[in-house]
Amino acid sequence: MPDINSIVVLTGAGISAESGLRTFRAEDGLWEDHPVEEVATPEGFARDPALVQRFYDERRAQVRAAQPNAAHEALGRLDREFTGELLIVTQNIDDLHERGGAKRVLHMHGESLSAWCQSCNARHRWEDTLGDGPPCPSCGEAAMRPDIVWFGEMPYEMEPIFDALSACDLFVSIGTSGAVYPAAGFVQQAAANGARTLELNLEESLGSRNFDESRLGPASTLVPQWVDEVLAR
Ligand code: BJW
Repeated sequence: MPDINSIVVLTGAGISAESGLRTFRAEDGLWEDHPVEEVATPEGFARDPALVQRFYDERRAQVRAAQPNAAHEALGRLDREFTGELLIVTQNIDDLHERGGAKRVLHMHGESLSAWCQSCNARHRWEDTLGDGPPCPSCGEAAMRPDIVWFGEMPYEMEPIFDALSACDLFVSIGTSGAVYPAAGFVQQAAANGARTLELNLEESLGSRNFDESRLGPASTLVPQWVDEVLAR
């Protein structure tokens, strides 16, 4: 088997499901109660800011109450013990990778515990509610919104992510449905540059056919097994 020197891991809502955080597109998912165009678009926020702030205030509280599970902890161990290049790109806005011990993490869709001032562009760590828009600690304007990438907005950190995808020899996707771009296209990008591609997901995803290998099951089982395999090489 060829050596592994550089790994990119992409994670989605499925890795945090066993920590009690709801995914988006399941039958009991977040979009069932909150239509996506209402809470995850800039137009929805402009239409009804109080509704959107309430949605993210509740999610922020849920994130703070959740604990990392065995899958987050296994990636934390990978980060500590894998001596090659590693980048964990998460679509998740929770901080469970960091609390599971991972350091090499990029949040491409923003972070629940961060607020962004639309007036002065400052970002602040934010653990409490945003409610009806408190003043920005930097400029004093009441223009703070959740620091979240909504549909139609540019995800964060695309340059380092594309650089890592073009240099990795293994791309692993964990707990994501493959419904949202640009993340859904990362597998093809990595494969085009010669990487092996592996999917770990509860069930077949929209992108399964693009992977060299798909393993089906809960992340809390599959991820520790895969990390053991990598570290045993
Ligand atoms: C388990 C498990 C267990 C369950 N163990 N697994 C037409 C074609 C192509 C693209 C577009 C198009 N029209 C518009 C676009 C672009 C658009 C897009 O993709 N739209 C699609 C709907 C088609 N994308 C954008 O607008 C993005 N920006 C953009 O493209 O900018 C332009 C650009 C140009 C060039 C380069 C780069 C950019 C922005 C997307 C923003 C997404 N934001 C959200 C909400 C914010 C975060 C939040 O509120 O939390 O991000 S949407 C939502 O979906 C959230 C997620 O991060 C994202 C992905 O969802 P995820 O994680 O995959 O969750 P689910 O629920 O879908 O799946 C969970 C999976 O886990 C399932 O498969 C389960 O089986 C599995 N699972 N339990 C393992 N225990």
